[in-house]
Amino acid sequence: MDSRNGPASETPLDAEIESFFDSAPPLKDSAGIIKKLKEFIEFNSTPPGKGSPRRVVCVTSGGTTVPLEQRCVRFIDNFSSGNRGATSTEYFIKAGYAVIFLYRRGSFQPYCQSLPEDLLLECFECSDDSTIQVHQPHTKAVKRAVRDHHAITVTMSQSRILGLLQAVAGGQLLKLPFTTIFEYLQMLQSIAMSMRDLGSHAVFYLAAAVSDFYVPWESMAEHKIQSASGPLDMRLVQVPKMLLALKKEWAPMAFCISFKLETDSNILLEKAEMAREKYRMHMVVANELSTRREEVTVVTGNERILVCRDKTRADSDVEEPLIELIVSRHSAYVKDSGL
Ligand code: 9Z3
Repeated sequence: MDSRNGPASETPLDAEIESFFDSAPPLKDSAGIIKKLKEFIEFNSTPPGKGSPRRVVCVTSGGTTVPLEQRCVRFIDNFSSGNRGATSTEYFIKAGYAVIFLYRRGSFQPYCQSLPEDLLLECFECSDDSTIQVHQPHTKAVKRAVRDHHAITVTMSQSRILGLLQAVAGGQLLKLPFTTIFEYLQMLQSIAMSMRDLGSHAVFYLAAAVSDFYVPWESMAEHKIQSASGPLDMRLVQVPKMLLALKKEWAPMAFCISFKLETDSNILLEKAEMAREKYRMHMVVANELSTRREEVTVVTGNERILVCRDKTRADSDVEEPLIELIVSRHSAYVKDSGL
């Protein structure tokens, strides 16, 4: 167990996983991240007023990078815009969950997806020296972003009144960014161990696209690799599968949903079923790259449930019915576990 990432685990981690964490570059501000997590979880376990404890979901989103040099100039990236994670976060918040949003820097953000990328230049105009106006086509999206952000801010200020939270802690949404596979897995471990005591009230919704191969830190070139040395011959090793550690050791009572992405629809469901069994996930969401915004298939122990976007509505998405299904299955799980 890596002491940088929290309290010592009672059961030893698998040697491969332990060696991954031991050789990873230390996570920047690990203590600060653990503090934020603790405060966020405490706050949501005893929300202000007479509110009942919120269920907490960790949503992972965006792709991890694999650095090729320690002073990184080049890296291998994983495909994911972060749209799935950001949209799902909004529906989880709407359903009353507190969300720990573990996202790739620069990927899509909750409540900001319909806003253009270059927000300041495209959304606003100066009508005279003192007034800034929102361009007509973007008014709806800006209003929605401001309104939803405000809803979260109000929760935060209530918490301040009750003295439950420091200024750094969030209300219903805590955002934590990552870039590399090292940061992602270290942070996922810290999050999982912080959520451990939530028992069945904890959910993991693992939509991030996680690298399968990486260059171990100790065998990585320190400086920029020189092209004058001829063709590049580099050995990537397999990233240890952390899902089992998550299920068995980090947060054993949590409700876990992972994703399976394929480009060949013929193997998709079979691979999703295999992943569900191997990593003991409660659900695996199977999606094919080109149709991922239209439909997904949720694989559970004995079902394959097709979830589709409502095609009669132009602004519909597949995440709305997907999160609805997950929330209902999670509720049944909480009830069954009796906690
Ligand atoms: C997914 O399958 C996500 O649904 C997408 C979402 C990345 C396709 P976007 O971010 O796309 O909205 O653009 N995520 C998991 C992908 C992944 O790496 N899965 C691993 C696998 O398939 C298991 S952890 O082996």
